[in-house]
Amino acid sequence: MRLTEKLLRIILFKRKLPLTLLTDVIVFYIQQSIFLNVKEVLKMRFRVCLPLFVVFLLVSATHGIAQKNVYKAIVDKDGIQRVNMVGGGYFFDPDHIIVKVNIPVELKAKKEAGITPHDIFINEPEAGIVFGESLDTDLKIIKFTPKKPGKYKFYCTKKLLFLKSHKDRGMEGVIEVIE
Ligand SMILES: [Cu+2]
Repeated sequence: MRLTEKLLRIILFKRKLPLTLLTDVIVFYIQQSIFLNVKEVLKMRFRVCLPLFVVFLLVSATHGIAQKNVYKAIVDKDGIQRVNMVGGGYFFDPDHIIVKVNIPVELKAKKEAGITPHDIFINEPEAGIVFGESLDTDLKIIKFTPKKPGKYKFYCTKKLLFLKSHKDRGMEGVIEVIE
């Protein structure tokens, strides 16, 4: 019984959605305190999860795209707009960068600690934004000058065997070029 419960928990806990994780934590504590059986835990999980999921959907819908971490670059005294970024499993932070057109950008990117390799890739020649760099735990400075206003997608190209690509797991973002 204990083992089945453990296995079930591993299966349930594997999901990556933060909300699911939150409900897992809540349910875990409830379970620890009053020793519910698996069936009741599943029921409870569903009961907690459903309203949270509805809220999540509503929030996502009103915000257009789910949970973007926006950073608007400021032009430094030397005329360069600098952006710090961290990439990891499976995100870029920030994942929505706003920069001004025709002003050089220095994107200072690094990778979170861990063995999983990550990179950052974008190919928008018309906008003057073309680069592909593997990320390291040391800062890497990527320089470009955006030439055309618009929204351009960047992402991580990594993919392990038959697993979903990092991009498909949410490791992508947008460079928004404004006037
Ligand atoms: Cu990656």
